[in-house]
Amino acid sequence: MSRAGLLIVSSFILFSVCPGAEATVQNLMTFKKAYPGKDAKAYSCKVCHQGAMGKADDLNVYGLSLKATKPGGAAKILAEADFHLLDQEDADQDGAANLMEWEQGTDLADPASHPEGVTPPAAGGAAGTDTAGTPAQSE
Ligand SMILES: [Ca+2]
Repeated sequence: MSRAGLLIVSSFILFSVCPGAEATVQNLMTFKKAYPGKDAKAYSCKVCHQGAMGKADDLNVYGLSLKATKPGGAAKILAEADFHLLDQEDADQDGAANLMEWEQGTDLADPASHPEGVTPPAAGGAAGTDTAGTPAQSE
């Protein structure tokens, strides 16, 4: 391959990888603004992605639920409010809301990781029998 050809190919690879990576970095910064006050290592690509390198096609269940709120690729640029839309959702179905998991430092995308005292719904059981999921609050 000629040098010019090599340059074109490598430029193409660079440009096809970087836009996604930039979006991930920007989303991570927005996430940090939306949920400040944690240890620096809590803010990694792994909040929304399975790997430490935030690639578009390796979203974890929390990342996927974020993406589902923004059809048509709009999830590449998320606002703080977009994250908060899912505060009371339970992406990994372990019985703890996303915000609760974030505050307690457990994994939003791993049903095996949840705050103490939370009882995950029976695996494989019928969904929709959620009687114990709500904390007792009389208001
Ligand atoms: Ca979890």
